[in-house]
Amino acid sequence: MSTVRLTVGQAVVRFLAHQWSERDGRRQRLFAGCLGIFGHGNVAGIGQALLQEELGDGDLPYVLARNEQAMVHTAVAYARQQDRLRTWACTASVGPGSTNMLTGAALATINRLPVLLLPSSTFATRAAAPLLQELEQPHAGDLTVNDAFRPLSRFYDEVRRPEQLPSVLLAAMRVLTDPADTGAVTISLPQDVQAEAHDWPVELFADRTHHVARPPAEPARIAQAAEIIRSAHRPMIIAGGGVHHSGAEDALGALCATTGIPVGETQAGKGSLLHGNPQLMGAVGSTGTTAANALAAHADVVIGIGTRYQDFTTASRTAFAAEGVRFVNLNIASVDAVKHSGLTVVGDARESLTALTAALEGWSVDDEHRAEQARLWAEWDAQVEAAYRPSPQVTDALADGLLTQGEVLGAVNELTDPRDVVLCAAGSMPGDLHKTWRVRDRRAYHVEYGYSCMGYEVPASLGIRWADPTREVFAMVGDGGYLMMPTELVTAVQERTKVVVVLVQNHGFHSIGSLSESLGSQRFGTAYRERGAGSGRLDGDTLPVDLAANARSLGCRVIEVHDRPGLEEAVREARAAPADGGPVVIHVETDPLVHAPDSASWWDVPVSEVGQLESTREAHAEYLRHKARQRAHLTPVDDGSGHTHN
Ligand SMILES: Cc1ncc(C[n+]2csc(CCOP(=O)(O)OP(=O)(O)O)c2C)c(N)n1
Ligand SMILES: [Mg+2]
Repeated sequence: MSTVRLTVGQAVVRFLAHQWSERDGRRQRLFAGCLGIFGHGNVAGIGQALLQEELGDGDLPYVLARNEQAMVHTAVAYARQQDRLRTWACTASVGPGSTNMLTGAALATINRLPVLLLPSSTFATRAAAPLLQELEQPHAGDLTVNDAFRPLSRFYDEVRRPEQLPSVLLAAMRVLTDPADTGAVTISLPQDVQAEAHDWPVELFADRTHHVARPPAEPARIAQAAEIIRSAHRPMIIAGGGVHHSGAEDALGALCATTGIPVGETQAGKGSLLHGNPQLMGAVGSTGTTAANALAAHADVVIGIGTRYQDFTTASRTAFAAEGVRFVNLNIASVDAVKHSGLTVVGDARESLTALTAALEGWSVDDEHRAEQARLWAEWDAQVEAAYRPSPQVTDALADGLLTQGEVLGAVNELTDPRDVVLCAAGSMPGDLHKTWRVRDRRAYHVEYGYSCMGYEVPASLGIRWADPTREVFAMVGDGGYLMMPTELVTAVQERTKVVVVLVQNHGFHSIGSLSESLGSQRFGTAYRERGAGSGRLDGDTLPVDLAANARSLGCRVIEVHDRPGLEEAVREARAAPADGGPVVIHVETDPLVHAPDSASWWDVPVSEVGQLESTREAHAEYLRHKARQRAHLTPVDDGSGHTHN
């Protein structure tokens, strides 16, 4: 057996540079590179190996990030934009460097997006324990802070001896490239083990191609699904992120065109059908459109495609309200397919949709249903138009220099190219985007709403841009989200990565402020105010922060906007900025009290059962009214054959 002598760090890097993914015959490098921040835990192990790689073949480029949480966001956004076929590795030092990645790990796993995390760990030999940054738990000597990755990762292992590495690497690649299993994949590397040499079989470093499968559903399940749908009068499709991951948009469009079944979209599934498609009813659920939610309320068969049925999608299980509603779930992950006691159609979304379209040949919803869809959509679209172009009644009431959030979204939507990607994650904008954004390209909508993580936007914008430099990226960031993680703007400057950040300044939490008010908590602690000299409460003057100056200080080009024409000009100018000129930040102030159109839907957030405040008591009474509508969806599906299924 011929062998090659390398450190564990060198072996990891060489192995990663030889991994490929393949789907539909298209083969590409699985790892675009390695993001990292060095400390004593990885500088001489993985760090030394990355240097050798950069000076040698250069197949695993290194990018220095600013914050470990952020670099995971960058990697995950890249993976989502690449339909989960490519990703990045992330290396971090011992202790805080590694645990900073925990939030990113949770986000990746919840959104089912692949990322390889390489946290470093304290000496396996424990020769000089306890070390700087070592946990030292008295009850468990083998426990390290990296064990905190276990509940957040789809795969976790620690390489304590070099001999363990080959099997760990192969198992990790399997999970990364398995569409039903993917998420954060974590390999903990003790700092001494990274630097330890070993004689590796040369075959470990052969090119390896990981096939990303499209398993078809069982034909009998497709037949049962078709039977159930044929018996429906008011079927409806819920399109989730799986439609995008599988590249099933055309297959979905074909099914809808022939059958006339309307579609409501989740955040991750938005863009499954493009704006203007007659079956597209837009967002469904808590942040849904009146059109999709009206159809959901009376749907007798709900066909979930690639959806996790998260509470925003189901309006906390109040959206699908018809007596006897049945669910048919097309999903590659059985954990999702079983939800709501639906008929489980486990398989690739594109394959299942194609098979289902054939099985439904000759069947369609009736003309009345199609006409109702058209009417409902026209009603909703008029509301979007009004949000995009608020009437003088609304705008005249605004303080000088303030815009509404609706007009900011409208201007960006209308002045960007259909292929430009809009990006968001937390605050009030994800809901507004879900409701009102007109998607004109399947890859052009990127809202992270599995973890809804403040701070995702800026680092994610880099990943999206790197995934496809032919598209402009517009990151919509609230002032709260910006303050949480503006740091990767510096990385964008370093890499000359052009991203456009639209920084929506409303001096606090528009989102949680309204939520607080609706739950009887009177917007407590949601505005960025000084502590009042007299009151001792956070109700003093607006904080004198200047986020435009902040962005400028990080090396960004900044355009400050004070009115609608200024905003329109800024969007044009930002689009026209040089492709390798680094980040552009548009700073715009908005009024946090003007809301997007409402669909009277609900989201279950508990209200204090007792309280001294009248506002709390009123909110609790209202809460109980909504709570009474919540459904369990426990009835097994009956396909008419006398058997019930799940
Ligand atoms: C990391 C993180 N912490 C807290 C929250 C809870 N949260 C959701 S939205 C929000 C406020 C966001 O403020 P901003 O970015 O200014 O957006 P706005 O609500 O003003 O639109 C908070 C605190 C979260 N989603 N993520
Ligand atoms: Mg804000």
